[in-house]
Amino acid sequence: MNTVGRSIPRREDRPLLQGRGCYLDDVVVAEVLHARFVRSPVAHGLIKRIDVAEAAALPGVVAVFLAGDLGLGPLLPLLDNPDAVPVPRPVLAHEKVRFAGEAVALVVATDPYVSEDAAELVTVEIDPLPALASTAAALQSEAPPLHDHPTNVLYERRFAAGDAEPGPVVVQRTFSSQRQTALPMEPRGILVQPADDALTVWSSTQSPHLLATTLAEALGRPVSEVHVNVPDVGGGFGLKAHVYPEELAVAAAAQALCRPVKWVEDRADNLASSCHARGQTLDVTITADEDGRLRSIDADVVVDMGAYGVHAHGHLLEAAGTPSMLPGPYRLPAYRFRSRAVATTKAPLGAYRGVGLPVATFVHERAMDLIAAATGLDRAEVRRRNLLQRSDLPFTSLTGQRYDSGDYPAALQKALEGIGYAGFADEQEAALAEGRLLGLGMAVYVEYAAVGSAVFAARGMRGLLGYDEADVVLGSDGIFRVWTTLPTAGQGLNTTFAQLAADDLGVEAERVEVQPVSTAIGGMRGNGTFASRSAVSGGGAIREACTELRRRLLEDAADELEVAAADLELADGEVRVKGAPGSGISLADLAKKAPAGRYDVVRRHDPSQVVYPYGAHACRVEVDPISGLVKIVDYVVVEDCGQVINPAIAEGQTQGAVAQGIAGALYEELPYDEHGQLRAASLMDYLVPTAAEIPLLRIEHIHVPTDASITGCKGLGESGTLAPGAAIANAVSDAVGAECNTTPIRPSWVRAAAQERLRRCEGATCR
Ligand code: SMO
Repeated sequence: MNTVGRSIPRREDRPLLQGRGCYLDDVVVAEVLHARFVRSPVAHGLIKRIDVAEAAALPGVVAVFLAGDLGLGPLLPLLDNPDAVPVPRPVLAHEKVRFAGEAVALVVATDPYVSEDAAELVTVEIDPLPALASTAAALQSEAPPLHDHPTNVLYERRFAAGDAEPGPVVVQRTFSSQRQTALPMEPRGILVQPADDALTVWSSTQSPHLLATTLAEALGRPVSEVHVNVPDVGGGFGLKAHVYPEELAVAAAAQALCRPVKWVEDRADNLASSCHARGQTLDVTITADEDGRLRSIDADVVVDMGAYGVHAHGHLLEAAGTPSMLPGPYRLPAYRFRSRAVATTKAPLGAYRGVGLPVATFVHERAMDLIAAATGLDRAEVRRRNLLQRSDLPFTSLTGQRYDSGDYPAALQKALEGIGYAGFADEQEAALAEGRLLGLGMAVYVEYAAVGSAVFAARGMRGLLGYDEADVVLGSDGIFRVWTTLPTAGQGLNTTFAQLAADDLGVEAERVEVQPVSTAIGGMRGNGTFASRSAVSGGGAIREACTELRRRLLEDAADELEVAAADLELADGEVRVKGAPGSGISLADLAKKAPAGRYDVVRRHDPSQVVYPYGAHACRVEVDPISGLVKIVDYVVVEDCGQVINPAIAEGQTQGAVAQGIAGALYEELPYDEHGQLRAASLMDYLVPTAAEIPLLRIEHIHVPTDASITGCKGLGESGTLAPGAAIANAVSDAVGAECNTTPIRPSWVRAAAQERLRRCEGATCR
């Protein structure tokens, strides 16, 4: 009977494959108007004048709004962190612009093409100020402060724990990670239909309740009057966890005009003005004993946070996240760091799959290889000597992370076996003798996931609820309907939630329907879908609601049938004596007889512990010394996400996450020039890998039971992004015999290093 653990087909797929999906832009509302934002062409400057006359005169234009016309204050950060300087973000820039792409005006027209033409007719005169196009520029003493704060350092935390002396083996390096973006296939969008009694909103969002409360507050309406509905969502990956100024502006415009207004951004807007991620430079000193055991890490972390924080997460996501997990799955006696978030004239840094942890993994896994090189030890052996053992867990790291359970050495061992590490050195040598450069890389990671309200509170992120809710209702048709606060963005939650509910209720999955998320339903409130939380937090709420609903059904059927509840079961649409089909009362009849609300159970789940998924990746690469191309020849993933709900969906999640990790290792980058202009402003320049660049992955799950979540799930969505950067950089370093401490790994660098490698080994002795 159990459906959890089975690859039942995704319910989402059939309508989507048949073109029956309904994304935001497919939502039909009569008389809808179309919004287009005018954006700053320069990175930094004082606004002298904005002339909208020509745009306003274009036939079809209904209104052009500037900052003062909307009656909206700035988005205020919901951040109470003693190390952070909170900065407001204007909905439309006035006085000053702080990045190229910041919205300065909003055009509303009867036709989307007219709105776009009109936006081009708005003239914005700006007195330029120096761009802060890098953290180095923003940190200079003469750099102009971007905000009303004397420096551009808007978060600074110093930390020291442990008392070990530095070891004799010293590895001191600079590591860096480029800016990337989540790039959901469907960009951001919102549709707002105003009415006297309520504002009806459709948004492509991961956080509908946050959007509802933010809109309600900005517009001065009770939150009960703001109904946010989430249609099909074409990917979020963190980018849609935030509430954006554009959403407030569109809602205010709709309210002012008493007309429905829709905004769907294009790819240029998405790349330049949604949010970016990663963007870090780290100066790190790692020390170890001669036998490779870690003694200390000292890290100076600088995060290029862009011009503002994102709402409601703020500007600490990377700067707080990366150093907290830099010790990784290893036993570390002493750790110090300083971490700073530095304001620059770039798009704000926000959430993107893994948030901060891919960079942490990159550093600790490069460090393991560098310690191996410095000590002459085998790199797998260095890891084994430092990894926390299964019996060490639960283990609280120096940064206070309580790794709940797992078997890190087993994950590494499986990955090494899968990739054929044992025989690789000989293969590599033989290939080199033929002028071919092969490399093998490995990376072990541990990740926090599905954090609850206590963690958000400890970080000072008071806009994030940390809990989620589920409402499970038995209808008079005998079907269970599940409403949650967690929209699905493509990851198949309608299927996996149905599986969880079916097992908790003790019914077939076909008897459970998962409904679209809307904040209008039953006063529900919840965090939304991010931080790999759905199976833990949503799953927990579903478990608690279903358990109570099942208890009520058994209790009522026991009364009806005059049988002890313990002797009853739910099966084939009835509650019956165990093993006696047809002996019971149908679910439909129970529902019809019950007083209103009896079979409508809402439960809230707030994860009380953080869960720690982990795993190991290993890959083989071949490097082309002529082109600098890195070909991933083989890739093995071993991971423990706790209970696997649907293996096919888990595999799909991992494939997507690894693809995004590979993109970060080799392809995607959002560079800005010295004037603060984004140089990858379209998909011509932002190199999203296609299927051709992604190898076939071999994915294996391991499972060490955890009691840290009530479903036994640990979260899965993000983990696959953590290790590819490290595993591929290690493999490329291995292939070319040079240190690759920066991503993306550019062909020009690979080519030079590869040719140098081949020069060094011309003649007979290559190793
Ligand atoms: S970056 Mo994810 O949606 O937490």
